[in-house]
Amino acid sequence: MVREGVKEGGGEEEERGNVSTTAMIGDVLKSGLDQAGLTVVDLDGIVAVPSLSGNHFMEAHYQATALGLFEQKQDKPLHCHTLDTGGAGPVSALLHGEQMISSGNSSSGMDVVAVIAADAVGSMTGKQFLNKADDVFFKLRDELKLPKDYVICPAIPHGYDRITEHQLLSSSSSSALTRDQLRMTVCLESFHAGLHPESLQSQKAASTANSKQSSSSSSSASYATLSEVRASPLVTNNISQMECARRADGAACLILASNQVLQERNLWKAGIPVVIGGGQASGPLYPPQNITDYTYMSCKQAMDQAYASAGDLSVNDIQYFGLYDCFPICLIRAIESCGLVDDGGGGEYVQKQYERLLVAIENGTVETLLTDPTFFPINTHGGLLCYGAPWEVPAMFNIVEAVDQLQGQSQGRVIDNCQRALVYGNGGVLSASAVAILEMSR
Ligand code: MLC
Repeated sequence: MVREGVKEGGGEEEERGNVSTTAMIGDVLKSGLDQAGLTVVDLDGIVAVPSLSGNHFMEAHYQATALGLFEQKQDKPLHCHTLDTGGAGPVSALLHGEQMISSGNSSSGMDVVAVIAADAVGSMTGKQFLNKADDVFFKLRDELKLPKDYVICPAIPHGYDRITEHQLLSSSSSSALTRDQLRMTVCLESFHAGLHPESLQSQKAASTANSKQSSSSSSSASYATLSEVRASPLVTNNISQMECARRADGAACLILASNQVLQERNLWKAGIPVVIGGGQASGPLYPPQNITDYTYMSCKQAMDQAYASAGDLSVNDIQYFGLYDCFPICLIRAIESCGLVDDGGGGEYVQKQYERLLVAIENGTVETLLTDPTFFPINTHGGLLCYGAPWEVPAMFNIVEAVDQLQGQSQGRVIDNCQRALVYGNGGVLSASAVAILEMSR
């Protein structure tokens, strides 16, 4: 498994939007196969998710053709599948790839499947990005002959704002979600992202330090303070710029292999993560103007299914959580849905974790806090808010970080003795949820 990582993009206005996702996929596919000790010839299947910047018909077929994979595979068929569940795509694709392998049988079955995703929304101008990102929601509004203000630009943040506002107004007084608790999700994720050298946040901090000719090392993590998040310009009534998925270019690839191929090729070793359960569920593409009866339960449904299919596991069996966080409300609801706290307790949980962090910083005991498995075992790479969000790719980073945690390779951010990880992807405006549970092979 490999993470190509994220880049902010940029360049002159007129050059923007021309970054090739095919080149990015070519790179990550090659590194992924190399890392697994396999080659293109071994591939039986490709599962891809669509990209916003590239916009190709039949993404998996497009990329396989553009990369010349069919020519390299003379004697074995290559199955190409494209899945579109929005940001849930990588987790849906992981579950689908696992099914492709487990439903295959002996010589005619599939043994090696690559899940691929790339996007270059960081290289688009804000206008190019919003034109494309908003389009489907405007079409839906017009199709349904709804009033103009059913969808306003930027459509996605406004959609999440409706859910945020509903939750802010409807939570019970004893554990009412507060505006600051939403902001604290950014502070916590930003703290984790500060420990990951490839996060967009760390890259930006390093380039600022370089441009100031700073000689200080990056060993002490920088993070966004609550006052900085409070001061961030508002995008909608309840969401500021720092509380939006951070646009980025990026790609990643997962290589899935059957037990048979791992054993035959002598690639099997203790310490390979195995998919032991999964769940998926759906909801409407865009929320109504006035949410009265909250129907966005797909995350909880997918989590419950995943725990049940993994052999009736519960939250206590999981050490690491890769939870989708395109906006703080998405993360709060995921924290509640995976069972880390009861429904309605997400804000309070985040606040307690944030207060623990402040105390540790004050007392100089951050190192000790980081070894405590109960300290925010979520998105140790920084999530969409701080690591970076290349449209439908980011749940790949949740999976890659989970694999790094399971294999003890997440230097500086290690969750001790991590045996099981849960990964969650969310698509649209809480419209699709996919959850997978990974376990270390023994
Ligand atoms: C942006 N900035 C951030 C940030 N987001 N800084 C810290 N943390 C964040 N999370 C910074 C940028 O680096 C830039 O800095 C400045 O803010 C302006 O950002 P921009 O994107 O260039 O600005 P603009 O073009 O005005 O657009 C603002 C925006 C847009 C909020 C409308 O960024 C946006 O729509 N973001 C949300 C992206 C989104 O919806 N993704 C999909 C999520 S839903 P500087 O220094 O360069 O000025 C999902 C599910 C699914 O994930 O299915 O896809």
